[in-house]
Formats: sequence, C-alpha cells, structure tokens
Amino acid sequence: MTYAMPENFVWGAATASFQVEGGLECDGAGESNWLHFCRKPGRIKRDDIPLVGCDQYHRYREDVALMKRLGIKAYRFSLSWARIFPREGVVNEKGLAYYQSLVDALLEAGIEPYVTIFHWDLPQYLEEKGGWRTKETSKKLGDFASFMAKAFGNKVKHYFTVNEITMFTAAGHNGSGMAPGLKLPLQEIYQTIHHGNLAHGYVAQALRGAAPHAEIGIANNPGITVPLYETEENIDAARRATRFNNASCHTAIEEGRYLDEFLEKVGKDAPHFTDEEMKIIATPTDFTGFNVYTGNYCTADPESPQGFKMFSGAADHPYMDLTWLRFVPTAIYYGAKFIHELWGKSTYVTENGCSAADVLSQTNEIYDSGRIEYLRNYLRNLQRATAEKLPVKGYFQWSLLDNFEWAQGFTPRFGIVYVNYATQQRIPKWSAKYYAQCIKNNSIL
Ligand code: GBH
Repeated sequence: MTYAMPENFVWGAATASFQVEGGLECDGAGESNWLHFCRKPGRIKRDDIPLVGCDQYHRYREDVALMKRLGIKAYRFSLSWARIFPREGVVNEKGLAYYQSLVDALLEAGIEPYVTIFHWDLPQYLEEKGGWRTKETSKKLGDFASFMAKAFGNKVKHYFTVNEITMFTAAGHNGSGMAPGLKLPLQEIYQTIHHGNLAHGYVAQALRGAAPHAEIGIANNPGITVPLYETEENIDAARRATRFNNASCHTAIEEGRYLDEFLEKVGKDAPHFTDEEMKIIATPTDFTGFNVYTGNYCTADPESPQGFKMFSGAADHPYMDLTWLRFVPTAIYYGAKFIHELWGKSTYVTENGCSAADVLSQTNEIYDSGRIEYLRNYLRNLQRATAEKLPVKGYFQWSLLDNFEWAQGFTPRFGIVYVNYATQQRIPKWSAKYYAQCIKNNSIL
C-alpha cells in the first residue's frame, strides 16, 4: 500500500494530567503549582481553570472505550504528583488508585499504557521550597518515579521520564507565561534547565532500578531545524544546527556534556554543574521521544562562523490556529533522522497535532479539514522516515481530547475529539475518523 507503515508500529494518542483530568479538588488531591498559578487573576486567558476540565478523572472508562473504538493502540498520559502525594511524604491512596484503575482499564481494552512521570504540574509545596530553582526537586522526582514504578509493577512497560524540559524550567522562569510565572536573571534560568535535565537523569535511574522490564526515554521538545531545500550541504547544516541550538538541554542529555561553543556563548550565565551530575543526566535510555509541532529552516552558509543561517519562516508562511504553529511538516522526518544520526537513538513521536478553530455543524460534526491536512503532511513525512529504515517506534497524536492549553486556557482546541465542556459530551471530529482509518490500514491516507 502506498505510504505503508511498518508492522507493529505503535499508533497512540496523548494527553497530560493537568490538561484533561479535572477532579483537582477531589478525593484528597493536593494543589499543584499550575493550579496555584491558575488561581492568580490575569495569568491564564479568560482566567480559565481546569478544576473540572475534561473530567477524565471521573470519565476515564468512557475515554478508554472511545480510544478502543478509534483503534488507538497506546495511550500516553501523565501522573499528577500532587494527587498522589498531596503533602510531602503522605500517600493519597485514592489518588494512587485512580492511576491503577486507569492502567487496568487500558490493559483490559487492549491499549498499552505509556506513562509520563512528569508533565509540568509540580506539587505546590515543592514549588514553595524552590521548585525547579533547586536540585532537591530533581532528586525528589526520581524518588516519585521509583515509587510509581513499584506501584505499577509489570503492568506498565513504557515510561517517559519528563515532558519538554525547557517549558517547565525556562518558560516558567523567563517571563514566558508558564507556571510559576517568574522572571529571573539568565544564569538562574539556565540553572533551572540544568535541574530539569538532572530530573530526567534521576528519573531514568529510578525507573531502571524499579522497573527493569520497562523501556524508558524522555519526551522532550528539541527544536528541529530543517533544510530550506534538500542539498547535502543544507541537510548537513540543519543537522549541526539542531545539535547546537539544543545545547542547553536536549544535546546535553544525549551527550552528557554542555557543548564548549554553548558554554563560551553564555559565559558567566552558564549553569553550574558537576561531572557527577552530567553522568546522571546522561543515564542511558532506550529511545528518544520528541514532541514536534513546527520547525525552523536553515541553509548552509560557509561565511558564518557556525556554517549555517537560520530562518523561522516568511510572514506569509502557512500557520495553524496559534501564532507559533508554523506548518513545517518536514520537521517530523528530520527529527527522526537527526536524532538517530546524531545520537544513535530510536525514536517515538511523543506529540504531534494542531489546534483549529473547530465549529460544530448543524449535524453535530466537525469538518476539521485543516487538521486533517496538517496530520496527513506530518504523517507522510514520518512514513518517509520509516521507509528509509529510520528506527521510529510509534506516534502519539496530540491530543485525544480538546483540553486545557496551559496559559491559553480552553480556547485552543487540540483534540481529534471535540469536548463540550458544559455537558462533557465527546464528539470525534473528522480528523479522528481520518486517524482511525490510517491506523486500520496501517498506512498514511
Ligand atoms: C506541548 O507544548 C505540550 O507538551 C502540551 O502539553 C501542549 O498542550 C502541546 O504541546 C500544544 O501546545 O507563543 O511563540 O511564545 C508545546 C510547547 C509552549 C510551544 C508555548 C509553543 C509558544 C511559544 N509550546 N510555545 S510563543
């Protein structure tokens, strides 16, 4: 079949605890730094607050059944640390039981659970003790991962350590509007990224110890640079740009060191670190998960010191429904290619998708042709990677449901399934039908 995918390709869908669960004040859940942040007026668009959200906390059975109907083979979800440990060192049995029931429901439906240990929602009591400004938090996340892996036992065979390090570190501390909403000097910002890198390492070590049967890897968002057009020189430049531009985070995790060029460039603002910490950061993992929504372009430029010239995109470049969602479908192919070529890793696409200005038709349908075109183009580029025998293990659509899009609140709709927040009704969009058909055919339609 044209655009066929490999046998046993993992077709998944992804969400995150804070974005879909709701039930944030139920059954003894503790407060997270994100909930604390949402309670401050003016931080979130329209002051939206996901106390109920998609209410997956109460409706997970329905959502699992929905995934089953769509033919989805794997569900990536994350853990609310504050739900499980509402106070430091105190387990909330009901919170823990929720995740165990979710895992059981998935397994019963023949859907493989892929657990993200940390997707941004930090217990507020840890935020108050310094959050990502201290490496104590990194170590504590490792302990939490170990506790959870033991609780899940053999039922969970796939773990993602942390999601998008620079988003809960830099973007929460440089005035970009993510929790905790601080604006710190540059050195301290790099230091939070270092602590995020270290958290990944501690979690990887903990999972190795507590779940030796499981495969593990990060779900990060390395910025992918693609060649503006494919010549050997431009491809080579894009590979080097991808390595260099991620030097503070992703490259450091893969290589166990901060590149000299990076340390020189940032000078006195560089993170403080020890050799021992760099070893922990580089704990070997089984794969690299990357979230990919967009990309940057480059061309080779022998005149410039780095040998390449970057462009983000022209003013009239096609965008999806958010200002940063530039349509760059080759980024998924080059992500899989460069991660493999630079660091020898197999990959999962841990997130890909787009928001759209979805409207319900008179017949209660959502003809999201823009999202279908977006997915088709990215997926065909992913198929190109697998056809070239790049080791791509799976793909997680972001997102199963419309959900709470962080500082943008409920306004952007990223789901392939529409959520009516007033009634909690779920309506699969046409993109869900498209995705289900791709899964069924194991090829990109
Ligand atoms: C991922 O983050 C997250 O993992 C997921 O939770 C989220 O819902 C999903 O993607 C969709 O956004 O406005 O130009 O200053 C993506 C991280 C953070 C990338 C905000 C774009 C905006 C940059 N995004 N960022 S800009």
